[in-house]
Amino acid sequence: MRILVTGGCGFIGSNFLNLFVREHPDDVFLNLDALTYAGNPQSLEVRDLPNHHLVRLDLAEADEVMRVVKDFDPHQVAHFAAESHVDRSILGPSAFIRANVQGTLHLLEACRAAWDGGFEGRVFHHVSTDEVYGELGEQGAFSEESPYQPNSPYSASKAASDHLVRAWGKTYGMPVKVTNCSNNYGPYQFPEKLIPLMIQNALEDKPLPVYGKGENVRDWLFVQDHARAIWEVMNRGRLGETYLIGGASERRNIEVVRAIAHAVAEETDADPQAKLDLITYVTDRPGHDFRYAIDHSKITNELGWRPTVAFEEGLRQTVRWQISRQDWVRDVQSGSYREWIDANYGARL
Ligand code: NAD
Ligand code: TDX
Repeated sequence: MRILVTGGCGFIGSNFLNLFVREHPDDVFLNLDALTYAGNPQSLEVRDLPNHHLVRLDLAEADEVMRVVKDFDPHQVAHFAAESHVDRSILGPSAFIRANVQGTLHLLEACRAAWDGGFEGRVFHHVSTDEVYGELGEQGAFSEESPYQPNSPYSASKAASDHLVRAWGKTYGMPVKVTNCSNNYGPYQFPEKLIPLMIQNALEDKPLPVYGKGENVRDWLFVQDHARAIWEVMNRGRLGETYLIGGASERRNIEVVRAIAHAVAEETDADPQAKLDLITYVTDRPGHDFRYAIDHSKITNELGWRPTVAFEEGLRQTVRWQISRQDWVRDVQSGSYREWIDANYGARL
């Protein structure tokens, strides 16, 4: 099979490829990635395997997307590429509309042209977020029937892309599937997101900036569990359907940060109280969604998927990974990996 993966040099896309390029040596994976600040080919352990090919390409460039997709003629598309950080979307929303909305439009149009009505055996899988459903109070969980109520420029752009995918399914009969997932964590996550940022700051004895009172709740899922859920839906899920994916691991942010402080102290033989003392409460994020939670019974009942990595276990694994891969973190932090990318893949952006 020919499998097109967009955003395969980002956090979740690279974890997806690191699993499935190795597990499916007879499938060919074409990884289209703009290599923005968030895209790092060094996250790809499978980069040099013969069934993986990376092409630097911005999905906002319609003509190039059309050319490359038609040429590859994929059986399956796993669409990860997006601008993904809520705080950046508040500071500069335009990039999110460009990548997430225009990018998705161009990819849909390129697949529609490449497949030319021959949709048998084809799948367009759109990877999305639970943030499109807005926020929850103390009770309840999102389900596939929850109304769309995005609150940030990021979630609004993801909601728009979800609607495009749905419409291309209904109007043109495209073989689409959508998954909306809760917060991921694990290896190769860019250290601007809560968990890798806090691990790094705790290691470096820098302040741990908790927004507001730290009472906001997120439902955490280990990234490889997410990757396997996507694979299951892409291969066995029903066409035209949406599946929600979650970790059944709700935690308040302050609980997560305290757990990181303890884990980092244990792993580095440091004083836990000294790490906890780094916690600093800072100004809240504007429009900060209070709580997300997922009812994942549809994917569990239909496809048998469920999260396999408990949060404390996954967090410990992630802390250990980050300690062992300070080379990766420091390259990302200093930006030196950008020079390596431009030398190897051309300075296109
Ligand atoms: P990321 O920011 O780590 O990676 C995004 C990747 O997309 C990067 O490699 C980047 O270079 C690429 N990209 C960005 N704009 C592009 C463009 N215009 N053309 C081509 N490539 C482009 O993101 P992530 O955390 O890996 O998220 C991947 C997908 O999963 C996103 O669609 C996101 O909305 C969704 N998602 C993420 C989470 C999470 O917790 N991280 C949870 C649910 C859903
Ligand atoms: O420094 C911080 N301090 C803090 O308290 C940061 C970076 C975050 N936070 C809080 C904000 C959130 O309540 O931690 C929580 C998690 O923040 P992020 O890691 O920025 O994730 P979130 O905003 O929840 O969005 C993430 O999950 C859903 C991903 O970035 C999205 O791409 C995904 O769709």
